[in-house]
Amino acid sequence: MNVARLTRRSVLAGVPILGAGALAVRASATPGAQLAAAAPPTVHGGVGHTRAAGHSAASGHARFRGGEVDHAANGFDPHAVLRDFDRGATRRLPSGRVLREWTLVSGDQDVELAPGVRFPAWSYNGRIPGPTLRAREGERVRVTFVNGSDHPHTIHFHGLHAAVADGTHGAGAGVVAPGRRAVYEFDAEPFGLHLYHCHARPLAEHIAKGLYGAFVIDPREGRPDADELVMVMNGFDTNFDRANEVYAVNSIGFAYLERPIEVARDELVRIYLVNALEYDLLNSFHVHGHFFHYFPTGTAREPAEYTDTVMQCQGQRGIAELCFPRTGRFMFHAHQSEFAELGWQGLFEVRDGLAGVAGLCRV
Ligand SMILES: [Cu+2]
Repeated sequence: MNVARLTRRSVLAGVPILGAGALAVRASATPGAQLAAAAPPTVHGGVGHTRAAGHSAASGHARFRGGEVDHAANGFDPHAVLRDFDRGATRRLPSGRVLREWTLVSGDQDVELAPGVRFPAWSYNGRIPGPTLRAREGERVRVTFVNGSDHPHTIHFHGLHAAVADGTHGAGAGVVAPGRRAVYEFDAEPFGLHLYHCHARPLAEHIAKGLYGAFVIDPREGRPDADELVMVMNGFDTNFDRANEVYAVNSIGFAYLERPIEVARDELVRIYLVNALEYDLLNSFHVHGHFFHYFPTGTAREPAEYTDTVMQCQGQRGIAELCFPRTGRFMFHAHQSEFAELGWQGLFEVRDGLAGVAGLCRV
């Protein structure tokens, strides 16, 4: 195979291989079979490596055909990212209002996206997606950004704020040079699910390299208790041809297929779903055997839709609420089948006897 000419589209044209792989995954739960076939370690042009045979199959590692991803070496585990909300540090201002503060540090970071498929990423706080920042409606928010990368970056927040609080060319602190810092301060509004990302040029590259994260603003009165999951849909252009070779939720292809997401039967599950994908106009989320209530951008108290599939354009996000009345394994995936075959698919494992984290399901 001519590696230099290997692109996602040419890989996907290998229908017999992919077709067999797809069947293998569904029939035998062999996660990553297609990705291993379609995106060998050499796919991204020379910086890949092959993990030594016989590497420990310790729990916490996503195993794929031909190897496994070392989450510890990556510095983050997609299963931890799923339920990790960063509420920062708070103190009372003289006015009595809450000031909520975070520090985000950008860095250059090699990430193993699938066994042997390494990618020279950029990250906030050593993980992709960056920390899920969580504030409450009406609080004052202050984010100190330290650029620890060798490249200029920013943080641009979605939400309502003054021009000076923006992080982009020609506004506010502008682009932050390596070694420099900037402070973004604004009110947390409106409530909903937002995102933040780098806005340096070239924009698509700065986002595609991994500089983004979810930003949750809870309504003043809160939301019903639920088992809350953050799913940032993303992808990676491992051979720099402005098309993605790996697709995922929270960066690691097939991670939730290899190790399903455990949820409790009859408990409310709330998914904060964000589309941070570059180079593809649309992404989508589909769950088997269930419907969910969908709140676009999370800004309304009543759902806009009751469905089993939702699509999001680049930068769109929304909240999905559902419950699982039956135990067993239920797949979820992008309904763009090629995305699913290149990593964006996983399983919910619905169980009895899990420690309750949420109230009884109300949807
Ligand atoms: Cu950047």
